[in-house]
Amino acid sequence: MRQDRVAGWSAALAGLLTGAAGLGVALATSSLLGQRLSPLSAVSETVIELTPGKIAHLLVSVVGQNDKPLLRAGTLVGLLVLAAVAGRVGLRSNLSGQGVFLAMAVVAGACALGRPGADPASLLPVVTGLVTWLLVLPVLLDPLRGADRDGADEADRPDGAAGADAGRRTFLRRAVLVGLGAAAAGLVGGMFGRKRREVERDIASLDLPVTRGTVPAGADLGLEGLAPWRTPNRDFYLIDTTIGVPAIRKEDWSLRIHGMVDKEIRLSYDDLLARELTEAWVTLCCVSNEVGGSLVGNAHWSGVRIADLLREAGVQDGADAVLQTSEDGWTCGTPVQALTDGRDALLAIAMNGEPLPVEHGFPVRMVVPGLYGFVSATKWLVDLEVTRFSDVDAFWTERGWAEKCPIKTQSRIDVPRANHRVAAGSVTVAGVAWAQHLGIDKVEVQLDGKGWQEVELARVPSVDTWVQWHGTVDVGPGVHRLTVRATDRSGETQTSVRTDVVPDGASGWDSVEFTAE
Ligand SMILES: Nc1nc2c(c(=O)[nH]1)N[C@H]1C(S)=C(S)[C@@H](COP(=O)(O)O)O[C@H]1N2
Ligand SMILES: [Mo]
Repeated sequence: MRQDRVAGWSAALAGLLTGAAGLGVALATSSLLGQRLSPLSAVSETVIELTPGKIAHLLVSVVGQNDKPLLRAGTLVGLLVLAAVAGRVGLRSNLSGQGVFLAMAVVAGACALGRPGADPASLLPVVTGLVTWLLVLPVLLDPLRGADRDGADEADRPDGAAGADAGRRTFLRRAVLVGLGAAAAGLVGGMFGRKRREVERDIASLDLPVTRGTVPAGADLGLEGLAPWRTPNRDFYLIDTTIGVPAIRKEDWSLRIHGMVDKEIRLSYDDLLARELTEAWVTLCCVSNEVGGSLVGNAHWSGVRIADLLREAGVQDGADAVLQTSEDGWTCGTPVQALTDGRDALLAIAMNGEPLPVEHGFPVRMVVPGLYGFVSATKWLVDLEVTRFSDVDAFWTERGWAEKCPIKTQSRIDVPRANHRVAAGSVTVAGVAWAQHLGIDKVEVQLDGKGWQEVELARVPSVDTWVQWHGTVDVGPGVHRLTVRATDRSGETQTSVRTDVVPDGASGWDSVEFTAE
């Protein structure tokens, strides 16, 4: 009985090690081929794609920006558990264990082939991984079954206790070897991102004719605890659906503008650089930003005006949308009107004076003042199709989010921080407010639910950025609640009604509790 249990656990371990070895080989293969996705990442990305929008949002609201590491870890654990099951099943016959591995490989292969940009080579890592699985499993399981032992004297007594011991020793020896092999392959697989490193080198050596932009005098109050007016690239929020961030060399990049146009246009990176560059301060915001949240940032962007390109292409009558596609197959639709009405809608190549960081869309992304990122700010942009909203569906629209989505006027309290302690008396309050492409008219704060008091606004260069605000409130000792609301230049004051971020962004007032002593 005990023997059986030991054999069962050993078989599970055999399956786990086999799983790890195949995974390592698959990772190494995709790394050596310079592919964007390993089979494991392809499975993770497929999970993202298949998850209904509501559930995705719920999960993200629970785990925040840890969603992707958690998904990766979850996929890995899932694979290893299945591998252990394959080992257990395989104890009876190698073939049944191998069958489980074969099924896993079929699923991984389907995911790999289903990803945007997949080609037959995307299957190679799955194949090398599967071959490893099929070959290694018997090597580990046979000794456990007493079918394959080294050492002639023990082989003479196949069903004696000494024989079982010898089998276990053989198993352990082989298990250690397979474990080491898996680790070695995994290390090679760690080179996954070789291409990414090449792109990073390219970026470092790029010398773009762009400026960092000077923060206008009076725009940044420099108050401690208040978000800086310019968000540094390394602090800029990151939101996207990709697991394998596209690493695109600038020589390999091109953009196709097609669809309902008089003349198709194809642009290389150098073509883009040869055109007139426009620079603008624009505040981006994610539709998933909760009231008081930090999925918002302001940068100085450099790029080419999309309106000029659309004029050259000649937008045909009846077209009302521009569908964007990224290298990794993400899509979004933007009204033609927002791209041609004179605002600084850009094909951006630089952010705060530096080439776009890979995570923020290198080599080219879109930036459109006034619209949430999911309907305008495509990173790793490779395709623009002039079309009709009625003819297409974009990634998030298919998942229950709005089709057109202007950014809602919002304000946020940065100082004091929620639940912080301050000295009673005159207390500094400060934060940011934004109503991209409308502009903020005034910001008011309210203490402990009493009257509203207007606070001072910092200066801004245009209506397309957030604005810092600050003021003072007088408080006695005790717990207090501060609330903020903004009024934009259309005369609209933020509603107090809190709505969920789905389908078109959160509304409501930000509010913090703090203690004065
Ligand atoms: N290719 C691609 N572009 C994308 C996305 C994406 O998932 N894939 N997400 C969009 C969303 S929802 C937002 S809010 C912005 C965020 O841009 P950032 O990550 O540079 O801050 O990118 C947009 N562009
Ligand atoms: Mo977003």
